[in-house]
Amino acid sequence: MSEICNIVVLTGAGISAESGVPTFRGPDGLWEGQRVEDVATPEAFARDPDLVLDFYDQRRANLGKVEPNPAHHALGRLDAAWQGELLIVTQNVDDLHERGGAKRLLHMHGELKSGWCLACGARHPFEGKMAQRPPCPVCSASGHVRPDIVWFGEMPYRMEEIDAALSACDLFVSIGTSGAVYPAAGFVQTARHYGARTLELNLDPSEGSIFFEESRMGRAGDLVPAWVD
Ligand code: BV8
Repeated sequence: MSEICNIVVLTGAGISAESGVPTFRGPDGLWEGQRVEDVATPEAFARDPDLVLDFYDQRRANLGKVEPNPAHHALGRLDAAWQGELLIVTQNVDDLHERGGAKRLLHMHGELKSGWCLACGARHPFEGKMAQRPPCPVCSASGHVRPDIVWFGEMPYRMEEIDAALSACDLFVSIGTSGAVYPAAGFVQTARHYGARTLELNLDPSEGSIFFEESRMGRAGDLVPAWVD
């Protein structure tokens, strides 16, 4: 891969699978043992905040037990070396891209290691357990910090920035996503509309495979270094 100037990379849970982070739509269709409607919606949080906070506390705690895999490191190398525009848009809420060296990175669905205080609106780095109702580090109000995660029905972050990058890119690469969730699943069509080439790197055909000029099937840990290097 050499002459192309501007690149947008979209990643999903599949890029973290080889690090031991479970994907969402596995054979049983459950999210780490939970139904998505029970844990990833504002209604779920209003109905049973302890269940939701505990679900995210567990996933946050697991981050300490997993490491970036060769796919994350390959994107880190790309980020360091690429002279053209590059934006890595991840749907993932883990911190493995950062730990793999990515800098030009955007978490469109939020991050496990970030909190959002509903009393003062501040977003702030967060470690530990929200179920213990910690005080907000900004306004000190207790019991108002929620996961800084985009739930179903909530607007993904920095969509204007993403749309601008998609309209200006020469190459759109999708890695490890099922193409099941919008607006991310529609990015390939936007990129094509503006004339970009499109490449999918995935274990299985996704719901959006038909929109890609080229699809390579396999594990991200093999496909991404082969593409980058
Ligand atoms: C929005 C954070 C509008 C949570 C996530 C009714 C009401 C409101 C909205 C809707 C509605 N009906 C439909 C919608 C739209 C909805 C949507 O798309 N629903 C789907 C189910 C139809 N979208 C939304 O609600 C979005 N917001 O529309 O807002 C709006 C407008 C204005 C104002 C306000 C609102 C928000 C969606 C975000 C939800 N949050 N995550 C959390 O993480 O807990 S979504 C979650 O699933 C992930 O973040 C990810 O984005 C998404 C898809 O998952 P994937 O990453 O693709 O993972 P998956 O397991 O599915 O697939 C893994 C893939 O990897 C597979 O293909 C597999 O083959 C592959 N793989 C596995 N191993 C490997 C591999 N590949 C390579 N190597 C391997 N080793």
